[in-house]
Amino acid sequence: MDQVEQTRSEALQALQAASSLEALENVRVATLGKKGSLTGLLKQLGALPVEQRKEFGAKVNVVKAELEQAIEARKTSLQGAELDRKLAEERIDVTLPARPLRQGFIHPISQTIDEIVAIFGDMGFVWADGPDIEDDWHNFTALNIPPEHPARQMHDTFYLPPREDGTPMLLRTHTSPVQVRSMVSQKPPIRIIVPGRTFRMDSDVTHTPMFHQVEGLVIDEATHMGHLKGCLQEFAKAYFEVSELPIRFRPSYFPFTEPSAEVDIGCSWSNGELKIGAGDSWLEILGCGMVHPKVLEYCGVDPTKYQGFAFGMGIERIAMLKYGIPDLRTFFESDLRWLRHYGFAALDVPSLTGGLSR
Ligand code: 2NL
Repeated sequence: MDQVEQTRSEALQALQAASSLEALENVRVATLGKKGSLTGLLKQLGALPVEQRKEFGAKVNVVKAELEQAIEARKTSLQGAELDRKLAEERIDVTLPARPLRQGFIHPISQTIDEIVAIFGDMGFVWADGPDIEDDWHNFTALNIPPEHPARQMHDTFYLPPREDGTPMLLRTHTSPVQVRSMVSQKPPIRIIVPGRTFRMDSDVTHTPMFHQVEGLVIDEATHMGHLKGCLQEFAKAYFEVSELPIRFRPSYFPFTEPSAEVDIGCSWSNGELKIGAGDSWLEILGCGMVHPKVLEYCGVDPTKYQGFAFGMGIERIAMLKYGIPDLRTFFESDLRWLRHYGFAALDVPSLTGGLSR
């Protein structure tokens, strides 16, 4: 057997033995590559006598073409086998239900805000909001809180570096500056509901430095205490979902309202569990009053023409009451087990998971 025939038969044998695409590539390189066996034969051409060169060259080229074809054929066959193996092994059952989607939960604070806004929305209130960072005037002065008032003291308020013009800046201690801004920029009638973050330098079992408030404000030409009472009574019944709810207005004091009141609802305690709506105990839920004429004046509203009422409550507190959450601090610990327990499902969107999502 001559050299060409031997190289050919060895290559063909190796080809048939190659059982993977990788092995086949190795054979190709070993035969037709730069240092391959057949390429080696072609390199010998130059050393042959002229009369042999033509015949030898033709022979090698015929074998080269044959091997190239054989490699392609083997490649196609190996690829087919690989595909068959994959099809057999990686079987997909398209009838299986989709993997359950882990859904997130609505935080009780967000849920409570949505409920409150929906109730006041039904009464014609509009959602308003404003910045967390406020100036001293919108947070205190316009609300008839004088400079010597204890709420202004350093230990209550987070003060920030003043503006370039020297204006004292702070994190708002209540949502009232939003109502101030509304009165300054809008003409009555005004009917707004204002939920949001508030900040006070206070941290213990019943206080977190960041908490939430919702305040409401109504300004119109003939607003009186009766509107205030009816409005808050309807709110309390709707929020706590009880049709008969004892409610009382206790005289109180706020610098920004006159007269001022605190609102209690009837409740009872049995076996340490709170029941809202009946019984001989009272539970404070909010503070309110008729907007102080000085506040109207500060905000550019004519107190001889307009009056109004305002109210404010702590969102964490009324969420705890409605949903039986015992510890304030857990609201902001971002504990997923807590969220799954006290959180609310978002709007249920029909999905491929077919009800397996939780
Ligand atoms: C409470 C009591 C209250 C207001 C907030 C208010 C706002 C303006 C004018 C007058 Cl711009 N009043 N807000 C009034 C009475 C009570 O909040 O206990 N909050 C947690």
